[in-house]
Amino acid sequence: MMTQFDLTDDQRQIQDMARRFTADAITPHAAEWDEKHIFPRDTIRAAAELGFGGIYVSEESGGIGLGRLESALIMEAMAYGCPSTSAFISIHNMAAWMIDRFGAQPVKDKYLPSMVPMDRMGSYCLTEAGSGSDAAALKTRAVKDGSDYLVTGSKQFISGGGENDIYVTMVRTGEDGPKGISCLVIEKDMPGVGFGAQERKLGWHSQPTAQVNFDNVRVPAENLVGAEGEGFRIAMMGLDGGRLNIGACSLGGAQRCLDEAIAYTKDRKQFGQAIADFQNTQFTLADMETELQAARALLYMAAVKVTENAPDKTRFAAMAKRLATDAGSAIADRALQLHGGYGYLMDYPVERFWRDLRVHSILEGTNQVMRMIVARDLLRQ
Ligand code: FAD
Ligand code: 2MC
Repeated sequence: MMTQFDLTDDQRQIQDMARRFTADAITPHAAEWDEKHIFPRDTIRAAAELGFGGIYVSEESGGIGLGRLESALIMEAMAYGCPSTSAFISIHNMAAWMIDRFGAQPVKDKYLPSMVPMDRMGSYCLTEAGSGSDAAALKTRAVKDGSDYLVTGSKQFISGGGENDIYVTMVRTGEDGPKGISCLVIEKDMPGVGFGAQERKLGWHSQPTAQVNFDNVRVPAENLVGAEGEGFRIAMMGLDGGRLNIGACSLGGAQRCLDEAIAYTKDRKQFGQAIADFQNTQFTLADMETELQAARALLYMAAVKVTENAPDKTRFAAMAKRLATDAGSAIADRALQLHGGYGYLMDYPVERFWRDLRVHSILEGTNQVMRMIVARDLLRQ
């Protein structure tokens, strides 16, 4: 458990490094990436040079072997510039960690040396058209054929779809339900892999999203991560960390919106005074700060629990994701309101954060699913 209510010197150094990188390489460009739908591959590779392509991948596998709190600090810092790009890097980290944590040596050797520097970027493929929240109902099938699997099916809404090289994919190798699911690494260039058109989205414009289709794709059995039937548990354990990172992306985005709102309301005058002088503005800012700090405290605590493999880690990750993403969107919305009509224009950054943060309450498990996870755990006790 966290023994103090502050970060260590090492954690502060990591946070400072991520903040400097964000200020130099992300913040100045994020509005253009959003407007022109630019996928900033070179900036993402530059982040990997700092170790951010394998934050919690072990040092033996080439990662920087940090904990989940450090990962959250990095994601939060980068989201201050661009939540969409930060979240993209988070998903890659989740995929790389699953290979490192559960893969046998040959599959690690095959993929991690190129994934950690993000020469090859990774996607996480769970969702299908007919199975979103009910992820264990997935139908993409992998049938054993000699020393290979033949994979047929389709994954929906895949972040990095069409651009990334590596697809960590949950497939059905056995019975219906969670116990019949396995995890396979599939490469973009394997014959039979295809992609749908890029989705047109409200936000997250700096990263691609597309359907990934598998038409009788031959995948070597050595690409199995974990044993047959372990795929659902592996996918869920990946998401324990992913949900923390998505929550952290909301915290970083919300902090930026709060800072923008403070600066704007001190500057903007109406009725002969700065709008920051109205008590309504002050109370709104006070609530934004309070909710942000509360969400951050819970998220950092949940991150320590996931690092330490605490028995209640999944519940805490779900609570933290739910609170941070809901609070993040509410803070962005109030920041937009405090900007008046200007908040609605692309001339100011707040509308971009409002759009980017909105999807965090939906993906990596909707906030209704988060409540389901929390309530089930409470009622089980
Ligand atoms: P549904 O499951 O159909 O849910 C619709 C509504 O019903 C929601 O409000 C939901 O909360 C509610 N609901 C469903 N079941 C219950 C219940 N039991 N109780 C109460 N309410 C319920 N997936 C991946 O695998 N990899 C990715 O990289 C990825 N990236 C994404 C990127 C974007 C931009 C988006 C939008 C989605 C992405 N997803 C990805 C998919 C995402 O995880 C799903 O959209 C999400 O899990 C919800 O599934 P669904 O869209 O099918 O909604
Ligand atoms: N860690 C380890 N094991 C877990 C686990 C976790 N976090 N969560 C579940 N399991 C195990 C669980 O213990 C059970 O095993 P056993 O029977 O041996 O005890 C097994 O997995 C099945 O679990 P459930 O019985 O809870 O399964 P159920 O079908 O009821 O669904 C639910 C659980 C709803 C929580 C899961 O389907 C879910 O998380 N749905 C949301 C899907 C989601 O988050 N999608 C995100 C896609 S990725 C994305 O959006 C990106 C942007 C990348």
